[in-house]
Amino acid sequence: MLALTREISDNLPQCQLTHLDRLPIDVARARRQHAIYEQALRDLGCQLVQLPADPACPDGVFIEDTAVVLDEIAIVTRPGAPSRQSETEAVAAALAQYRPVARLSGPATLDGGDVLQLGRTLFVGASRRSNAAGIVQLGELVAPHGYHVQAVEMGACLHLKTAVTQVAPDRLLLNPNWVDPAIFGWARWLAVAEDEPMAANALWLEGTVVYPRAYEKTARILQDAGLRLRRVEADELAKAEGGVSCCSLILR
Ligand code: CIR
Repeated sequence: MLALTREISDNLPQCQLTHLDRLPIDVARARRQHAIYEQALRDLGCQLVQLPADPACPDGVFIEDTAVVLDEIAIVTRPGAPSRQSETEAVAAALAQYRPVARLSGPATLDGGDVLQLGRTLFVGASRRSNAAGIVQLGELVAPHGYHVQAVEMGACLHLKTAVTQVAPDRLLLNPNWVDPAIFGWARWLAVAEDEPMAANALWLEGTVVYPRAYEKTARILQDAGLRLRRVEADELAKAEGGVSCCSLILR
């Protein structure tokens, strides 16, 4: 496995914010937490490819939003926040070493954080970042490789993967107030603790769930279900509305 990450820009405090109030961000602390996250990925079997930060890309560390990586192809997105559209160049160049690269083009917008891959289905959140043209274009690009795209209505959260992520071969972790579990058909699911609405974003890697320290109650729910967790401090990047899945692109 390969994990693409991107270092944190000095301008992270100018990040996009949608649902959170702007709080002071300690960039040095965010970098320390990010380094520990990267080490967790290494420990879980990933070879890291670290892209440098760019001062013009305050949100560049949230690399998940810039591409959808499948075994057969990588689709470079056109992020929904205009300030984030220049993030894709460096990512496209890096991905081209490992996959054929296709690109979304305007008027399409789509953030990778809206795309949940379950087998050959890509569930795509119809969020404020991912528009109908983005969902249609993604579908056209992946169809020749045997993937099907399904749009998902979602509640008032940033991305689909804020509301739901995969945590085991047959198990999702989700916030049922933001997404209807029935949509995902085959999968069993666990609900986040009621007072931890942001706790559904996890990164599942080869049998281990990389999971934020902040969500104690939901962590216990995952452990009681027999899942193995690797806990990481992620609260500084959480002030920029980022979770653990959004800080890497995993190439299997
Ligand atoms: C943004 O609003 O775009 C960033 N501040 C946070 C992006 C988080 N990305 C993700 O959850 N996939």
